[in-house]
Amino acid sequence: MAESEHKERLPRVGVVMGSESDRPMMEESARVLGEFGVGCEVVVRSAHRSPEATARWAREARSRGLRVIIAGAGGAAHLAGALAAHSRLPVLGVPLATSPLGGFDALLATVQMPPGVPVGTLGVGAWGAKNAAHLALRILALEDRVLARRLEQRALEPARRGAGAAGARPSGPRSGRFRATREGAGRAGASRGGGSLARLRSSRAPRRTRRGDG
Ligand code: RP5
Repeated sequence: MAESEHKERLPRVGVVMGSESDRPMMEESARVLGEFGVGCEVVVRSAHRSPEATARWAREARSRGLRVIIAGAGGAAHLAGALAAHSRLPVLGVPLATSPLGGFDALLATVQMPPGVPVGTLGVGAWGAKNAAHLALRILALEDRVLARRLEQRALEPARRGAGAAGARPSGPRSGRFRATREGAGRAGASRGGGSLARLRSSRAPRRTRRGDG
């Protein structure tokens, strides 16, 4: 634990957003990072409204100990690209659905970067904000065995829960009903399919007969 505990004293991820209004969405990134004990620096910087401060923040990010940048913005979302232009840290972009175009504008602005200035673009909105954090954790885990183990344990949790639940299911009435429903649906489907096929055959057969007759 010492290795990771030491690293966790300093934020390793920068979570940047274009406006204070993006905060509720981008807090999803901070929350996921916090679940894994990874510190983050959360700031508001705008590619359009405070370009100089944005560039300075990006240039100094690495020397402050940051290793990954997550940038969320909506509309003409140039924030992630601007940060990638001023820092060699990996930048993960989260397009936000804040304009009347519903995030499609931000998605295109974030994802379509020219070669050599990459922004790893995630999905729009909360899913993107959460996955940006998960991706940042995977990047950090390349150099952090403790974090890598935590990610591995977390990845196995649904399977363990599933195995436990599956172990309980066979004797439970719900699983019986579920099985019966599925099987019933399968039979119904087969019966419908068989019926259609039979109807098709029977509708063809007379024609063949008629042709034969003719
Ligand atoms: C973008 O414009 C921000 O990232 C935000 O999503 C959007 C609206 O910003 P505000 O007008 O609410 O400050 O730059």
